[in-house]
Amino acid sequence: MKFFNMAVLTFAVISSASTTAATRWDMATPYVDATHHTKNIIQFADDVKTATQGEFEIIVHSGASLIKHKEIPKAVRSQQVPIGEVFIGIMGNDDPIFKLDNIPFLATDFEQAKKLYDISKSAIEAKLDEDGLMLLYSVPWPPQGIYSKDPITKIEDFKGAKLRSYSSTLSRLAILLSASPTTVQTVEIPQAFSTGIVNMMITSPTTGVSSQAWDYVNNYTDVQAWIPKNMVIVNKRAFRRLDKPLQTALLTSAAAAEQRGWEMAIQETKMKTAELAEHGMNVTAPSDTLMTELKKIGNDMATEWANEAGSEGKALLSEYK
Ligand code: PCA
Repeated sequence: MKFFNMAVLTFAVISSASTTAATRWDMATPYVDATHHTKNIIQFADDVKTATQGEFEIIVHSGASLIKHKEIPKAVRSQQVPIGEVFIGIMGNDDPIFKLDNIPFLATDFEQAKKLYDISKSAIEAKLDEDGLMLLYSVPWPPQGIYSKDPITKIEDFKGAKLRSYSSTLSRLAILLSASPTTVQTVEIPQAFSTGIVNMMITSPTTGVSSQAWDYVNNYTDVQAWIPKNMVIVNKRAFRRLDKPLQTALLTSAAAAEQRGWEMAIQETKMKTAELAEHGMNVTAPSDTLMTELKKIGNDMATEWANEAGSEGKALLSEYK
Protein backbone atom coordinates (compact mmCIF):
# COMPACT_ATOMS: atom_id res chain seq x y z
CA MET A 1 0.00 0.00 0.00
CA LYS A 2 2.78 2.32 0.99
CA PHE A 3 4.67 1.51 -2.19
CA PHE A 4 1.52 2.14 -4.22
CA ASN A 5 1.14 5.64 -2.73
CA MET A 6 4.73 6.45 -3.47
CA ALA A 7 4.26 5.37 -7.05
CA VAL A 8 1.19 7.57 -7.44
CA LEU A 9 3.03 10.49 -5.94
CA THR A 10 6.01 10.02 -8.22
CA PHE A 11 3.74 9.79 -11.22
CA ALA A 12 1.96 13.01 -10.21
CA VAL A 13 5.26 14.87 -9.89
CA ILE A 14 6.50 13.67 -13.26
CA SER A 15 3.29 14.50 -15.08
CA SER A 16 3.08 17.99 -13.62
CA ALA A 17 6.69 18.57 -14.63
CA SER A 18 5.93 17.48 -18.17
CA THR A 19 3.23 20.16 -18.52
CA THR A 20 5.99 22.78 -18.33
CA ALA A 21 7.27 23.25 -21.85
CA ALA A 22 10.82 22.12 -22.44
CA THR A 23 11.31 24.91 -24.94
CA ARG A 24 9.88 28.39 -24.45
CA TRP A 25 10.36 31.12 -27.01
CA ASP A 26 9.49 34.77 -26.51
CA MET A 27 8.04 36.32 -29.64
CA ALA A 28 8.07 40.09 -30.23
CA THR A 29 5.29 41.49 -32.41
CA PRO A 30 4.46 45.13 -33.24
CA TYR A 31 0.67 45.32 -33.54
CA VAL A 32 -2.23 45.19 -31.07
CA ASP A 33 -4.28 42.06 -30.38
CA ALA A 34 -7.29 43.28 -32.38
CA THR A 35 -5.50 43.05 -35.74
CA HIS A 36 -5.80 39.89 -37.81
CA HIS A 37 -2.00 39.53 -37.81
CA THR A 38 -1.84 39.20 -34.04
CA LYS A 39 -4.90 36.94 -33.84
CA ASN A 40 -3.26 34.74 -36.44
CA ILE A 41 0.02 34.63 -34.52
CA ILE A 42 -1.76 33.63 -31.32
CA GLN A 43 -3.39 30.77 -33.22
CA PHE A 44 0.01 29.85 -34.69
CA ALA A 45 1.57 29.69 -31.21
CA ASP A 46 -1.35 27.53 -30.07
CA ASP A 47 -0.87 25.18 -33.02
CA VAL A 48 2.83 24.77 -32.23
CA LYS A 49 2.04 23.94 -28.62
CA THR A 50 -0.66 21.43 -29.56
CA ALA A 51 1.48 19.76 -32.23
CA THR A 52 4.28 19.23 -29.72
CA GLN A 53 2.03 18.17 -26.80
CA GLY A 54 3.10 21.27 -24.93
CA GLU A 55 6.82 20.65 -25.45
CA PHE A 56 7.30 23.88 -27.39
CA GLU A 57 5.65 27.07 -26.22
CA ILE A 58 5.80 30.43 -27.99
CA ILE A 59 4.91 33.36 -25.76
CA VAL A 60 3.53 36.21 -27.84
CA HIS A 61 4.39 39.75 -26.70
CA SER A 62 2.13 41.83 -28.95
CA GLY A 63 1.75 45.58 -29.43
CA ALA A 64 5.52 46.21 -29.29
CA SER A 65 5.29 45.48 -25.56
CA LEU A 66 8.60 43.64 -25.46
CA ILE A 67 10.56 45.33 -28.26
CA LYS A 68 9.87 48.47 -30.30
CA HIS A 69 8.84 47.73 -33.87
CA LYS A 70 11.94 49.28 -35.43
CA GLU A 71 14.18 47.19 -33.16
CA ILE A 72 12.54 43.80 -33.83
CA PRO A 73 14.73 42.76 -36.81
CA LYS A 74 17.89 43.51 -34.82
CA ALA A 75 16.52 41.75 -31.74
CA VAL A 76 15.91 38.55 -33.71
CA ARG A 77 19.28 38.83 -35.44
CA SER A 78 21.10 39.10 -32.10
CA GLN A 79 18.94 36.38 -30.50
CA GLN A 80 17.58 38.78 -27.91
CA VAL A 81 14.41 36.99 -29.00
CA PRO A 82 14.43 33.91 -31.28
CA ILE A 83 11.30 34.92 -33.19
CA GLY A 84 9.46 38.09 -34.17
CA GLU A 85 7.05 39.74 -36.54
CA VAL A 86 7.84 42.81 -38.60
CA PHE A 87 6.28 45.00 -41.28
CA ILE A 88 8.40 44.21 -44.35
CA GLY A 89 8.55 47.86 -45.48
CA ILE A 90 10.13 48.95 -42.21
CA MET A 91 13.31 47.17 -43.34
CA GLY A 92 13.46 49.20 -46.56
CA ASN A 93 16.66 50.92 -45.51
CA ASP A 94 18.39 47.54 -44.97
CA ASP A 95 17.91 46.41 -48.54
CA PRO A 96 15.82 47.54 -51.54
CA ILE A 97 14.08 44.14 -51.68
CA PHE A 98 12.08 45.18 -48.59
CA LYS A 99 10.87 48.34 -50.34
CA LEU A 100 9.18 46.44 -53.14
CA ASP A 101 6.33 45.61 -50.80
CA ASN A 102 5.19 49.27 -50.54
CA ILE A 103 5.40 50.43 -54.16
CA PRO A 104 2.12 52.04 -55.19
CA PHE A 105 -0.01 50.32 -57.83
CA LEU A 106 2.32 47.41 -58.40
CA ALA A 107 0.03 44.91 -56.66
CA THR A 108 -3.43 46.20 -55.82
CA ASP A 109 -5.52 43.07 -55.26
CA PHE A 110 -4.81 39.93 -53.28
CA GLU A 111 -4.14 37.82 -56.34
CA GLN A 112 -1.48 40.24 -57.57
CA ALA A 113 -0.09 40.57 -54.06
CA LYS A 114 0.30 36.79 -53.85
CA LYS A 115 2.05 36.74 -57.19
CA LEU A 116 4.43 39.50 -56.14
CA TYR A 117 5.12 37.57 -52.92
CA ASP A 118 5.82 34.32 -54.78
CA ILE A 119 8.19 36.08 -57.16
CA SER A 120 10.06 38.05 -54.52
CA LYS A 121 10.13 35.38 -51.80
CA SER A 122 13.47 33.79 -52.65
CA ALA A 123 15.20 37.19 -52.84
CA ILE A 124 13.73 38.10 -49.44
CA GLU A 125 14.86 34.76 -48.01
CA ALA A 126 18.35 35.19 -49.41
CA LYS A 127 18.69 38.63 -47.83
CA LEU A 128 17.39 37.39 -44.47
CA ASP A 129 19.75 34.43 -44.65
CA GLU A 130 22.75 36.79 -44.94
CA ASP A 131 21.62 38.26 -41.63
CA GLY A 132 21.22 34.87 -39.94
CA LEU A 133 17.44 34.99 -40.28
CA MET A 134 14.80 32.71 -41.73
CA LEU A 135 11.41 33.61 -43.15
CA LEU A 136 8.64 31.56 -41.55
CA TYR A 137 5.65 33.12 -43.28
CA SER A 138 4.16 36.34 -44.56
CA VAL A 139 0.61 37.74 -44.39
CA PRO A 140 -0.85 40.88 -46.02
CA TRP A 141 -2.75 43.87 -44.75
CA PRO A 142 -5.87 44.98 -46.61
CA PRO A 143 -5.27 47.41 -49.52
CA GLN A 144 -4.13 50.90 -48.52
CA GLY A 145 -6.44 53.93 -48.82
CA ILE A 146 -6.34 57.64 -48.04
CA TYR A 147 -7.65 59.13 -44.78
CA SER A 148 -8.17 62.88 -44.96
CA LYS A 149 -10.24 65.72 -43.53
CA ASP A 150 -11.33 66.96 -46.97
CA PRO A 151 -12.16 64.82 -50.01
CA ILE A 152 -9.18 63.93 -52.22
CA THR A 153 -9.96 64.06 -55.93
CA LYS A 154 -6.60 64.93 -57.50
CA ILE A 155 -2.97 64.71 -56.38
CA GLU A 156 -2.84 68.45 -55.86
CA ASP A 157 -5.01 67.85 -52.79
CA PHE A 158 -1.96 66.29 -51.11
CA LYS A 159 0.06 69.48 -51.46
CA GLY A 160 1.36 70.63 -48.07
CA ALA A 161 -0.34 67.78 -46.22
CA LYS A 162 1.35 66.37 -43.14
CA LEU A 163 1.23 62.74 -44.11
CA ARG A 164 1.73 60.01 -41.56
CA SER A 165 4.38 57.53 -42.77
CA TYR A 166 5.37 53.98 -41.83
CA SER A 167 8.18 53.18 -44.27
CA SER A 168 10.85 54.83 -46.40
CA THR A 169 8.81 54.03 -49.52
CA LEU A 170 5.72 55.74 -48.14
CA SER A 171 7.86 58.74 -47.17
CA ARG A 172 9.16 58.88 -50.73
CA LEU A 173 5.59 58.86 -52.03
CA ALA A 174 4.73 61.74 -49.69
CA ILE A 175 7.60 63.79 -51.14
CA LEU A 176 6.48 63.05 -54.71
CA LEU A 177 2.99 64.25 -53.69
CA SER A 178 4.46 67.49 -52.27
CA ALA A 179 3.37 66.43 -48.80
CA SER A 180 5.65 66.15 -45.77
CA PRO A 181 6.06 62.72 -44.20
CA THR A 182 6.31 62.02 -40.47
CA THR A 183 6.85 58.52 -39.15
CA VAL A 184 4.23 57.56 -36.59
CA GLN A 185 3.65 54.09 -35.10
CA THR A 186 0.10 52.72 -35.26
CA VAL A 187 -0.55 53.09 -31.51
CA GLU A 188 0.41 56.78 -31.71
CA ILE A 189 -1.83 57.66 -34.65
CA PRO A 190 -4.74 59.20 -32.66
CA GLN A 191 -2.38 61.41 -30.69
CA ALA A 192 -0.44 62.46 -33.79
CA PHE A 193 -3.68 63.64 -35.40
CA SER A 194 -5.02 65.35 -32.30
CA THR A 195 -1.81 67.28 -31.77
CA GLY A 196 -1.57 68.25 -35.45
CA ILE A 197 1.70 66.38 -36.13
CA VAL A 198 -0.11 64.78 -39.07
CA ASN A 199 -3.39 65.48 -40.84
CA MET A 200 -3.55 62.71 -43.43
CA MET A 201 -2.60 59.03 -43.67
CA ILE A 202 -2.47 56.16 -46.14
CA THR A 203 -3.17 52.82 -44.50
CA SER A 204 -5.61 49.91 -44.38
CA PRO A 205 -9.20 49.90 -43.13
CA THR A 206 -7.84 47.66 -40.35
CA THR A 207 -5.55 50.36 -39.01
CA GLY A 208 -8.19 53.03 -39.68
CA VAL A 209 -10.56 51.12 -37.42
CA SER A 210 -7.99 50.23 -34.74
CA SER A 211 -6.94 53.89 -34.53
CA GLN A 212 -10.57 55.15 -34.71
CA ALA A 213 -9.94 57.35 -37.71
CA TRP A 214 -13.50 58.78 -37.53
CA ASP A 215 -12.45 60.79 -34.48
CA TYR A 216 -10.12 62.99 -36.53
CA VAL A 217 -10.87 62.65 -40.29
CA ASN A 218 -14.06 62.36 -42.35
CA ASN A 219 -12.97 60.89 -45.64
CA TYR A 220 -11.68 57.50 -46.71
CA THR A 221 -10.75 57.33 -50.39
CA ASP A 222 -10.52 53.69 -51.34
CA VAL A 223 -7.62 53.86 -53.84
CA GLN A 224 -6.28 50.36 -53.00
CA ALA A 225 -2.79 51.59 -53.68
CA TRP A 226 -0.78 48.59 -52.50
CA ILE A 227 -1.03 45.52 -50.28
CA PRO A 228 1.86 45.49 -47.84
CA LYS A 229 2.78 42.48 -45.75
CA ASN A 230 4.18 41.50 -42.39
CA MET A 231 6.60 38.64 -42.04
CA VAL A 232 7.40 36.31 -39.20
CA ILE A 233 11.11 35.72 -38.89
CA VAL A 234 13.22 33.34 -36.87
CA ASN A 235 16.85 33.35 -35.87
CA LYS A 236 18.55 30.59 -37.90
CA ARG A 237 20.77 29.35 -35.09
CA ALA A 238 17.86 29.22 -32.67
CA PHE A 239 15.93 27.21 -35.25
CA ARG A 240 18.79 24.75 -35.78
CA ARG A 241 19.02 24.15 -32.05
CA LEU A 242 15.45 22.86 -31.95
CA ASP A 243 14.86 19.10 -32.00
CA LYS A 244 13.64 17.86 -35.35
CA PRO A 245 9.99 17.31 -34.23
CA LEU A 246 9.85 20.88 -32.91
CA GLN A 247 11.26 22.24 -36.17
CA THR A 248 8.62 20.32 -38.06
CA ALA A 249 5.84 21.60 -35.81
CA LEU A 250 7.06 25.19 -36.30
CA LEU A 251 7.22 24.90 -40.09
CA THR A 252 3.88 23.11 -40.41
CA SER A 253 2.12 25.62 -38.16
CA ALA A 254 3.75 28.48 -40.10
CA ALA A 255 2.45 27.15 -43.42
CA ALA A 256 -1.05 26.92 -41.94
CA ALA A 257 -0.75 30.45 -40.51
CA GLU A 258 0.24 31.85 -43.89
CA GLN A 259 -2.74 30.30 -45.61
CA ARG A 260 -5.14 31.35 -42.83
CA GLY A 261 -3.68 34.87 -42.67
CA TRP A 262 -4.31 35.59 -46.36
CA GLU A 263 -7.92 34.49 -45.92
CA MET A 264 -8.25 36.66 -42.83
CA ALA A 265 -6.91 39.71 -44.70
CA ILE A 266 -9.51 39.26 -47.44
CA GLN A 267 -12.34 39.06 -44.87
CA GLU A 268 -10.86 41.95 -42.95
CA THR A 269 -10.98 44.24 -46.01
CA LYS A 270 -14.76 43.98 -46.35
CA MET A 271 -15.50 44.03 -42.64
CA LYS A 272 -13.31 46.95 -41.70
CA THR A 273 -14.23 49.11 -44.71
CA ALA A 274 -17.88 48.68 -43.69
CA GLU A 275 -16.96 49.61 -40.14
CA LEU A 276 -15.44 52.90 -41.29
CA ALA A 277 -18.74 53.77 -42.99
CA GLU A 278 -20.76 52.66 -39.94
CA HIS A 279 -18.84 55.19 -37.88
CA GLY A 280 -19.92 57.94 -40.23
CA MET A 281 -16.89 58.15 -42.47
CA ASN A 282 -17.39 59.13 -46.07
CA VAL A 283 -16.05 56.02 -47.88
CA THR A 284 -15.64 56.79 -51.58
CA ALA A 285 -14.22 55.28 -54.73
CA PRO A 286 -11.45 57.45 -56.21
CA SER A 287 -11.95 59.76 -59.18
CA ASP A 288 -10.42 58.75 -62.51
CA THR A 289 -8.17 61.81 -62.41
CA LEU A 290 -6.77 60.84 -59.02
CA MET A 291 -6.14 57.25 -60.11
CA THR A 292 -4.40 58.29 -63.33
CA GLU A 293 -2.16 60.72 -61.50
CA LEU A 294 -1.35 58.30 -58.68
CA LYS A 295 -0.59 55.44 -61.06
CA LYS A 296 1.87 57.65 -62.90
CA ILE A 297 3.71 58.29 -59.63
CA GLY A 298 3.57 54.56 -58.88
CA ASN A 299 5.20 53.85 -62.23
CA ASP A 300 7.95 56.36 -61.55
CA MET A 301 8.56 54.78 -58.17
CA ALA A 302 8.79 51.29 -59.70
CA THR A 303 11.41 52.60 -62.13
CA GLU A 304 13.28 54.29 -59.30
CA TRP A 305 13.16 51.05 -57.33
CA ALA A 306 14.48 48.98 -60.24
CA ASN A 307 17.42 51.35 -60.60
CA GLU A 308 18.19 51.12 -56.92
CA ALA A 309 17.78 47.34 -56.79
CA GLY A 310 20.10 46.69 -59.75
CA SER A 311 19.96 43.87 -62.26
CA GLU A 312 18.37 41.37 -59.88
CA GLY A 313 15.63 43.85 -59.06
CA LYS A 314 15.02 44.66 -62.71
CA ALA A 315 14.73 40.98 -63.56
CA LEU A 316 12.32 40.42 -60.69
CA LEU A 317 10.13 43.33 -61.75
CA SER A 318 9.98 42.29 -65.36
CA GLU A 319 9.13 38.73 -64.37
CA TYR A 320 6.25 40.11 -62.29
CA LYS A 321 4.99 42.38 -65.03
N1 PCA B 1 -1.29 49.09 -41.12
C1 PCA B 1 0.04 49.28 -40.62
C2 PCA B 1 0.92 48.83 -41.74
C3 PCA B 1 0.07 48.74 -42.94
C4 PCA B 1 -1.30 48.83 -42.44
O1 PCA B 1 -2.32 48.64 -43.10
C5 PCA B 1 0.31 50.72 -40.33
O2 PCA B 1 -0.50 51.57 -40.70
O3 PCA B 1 1.36 51.02 -39.77
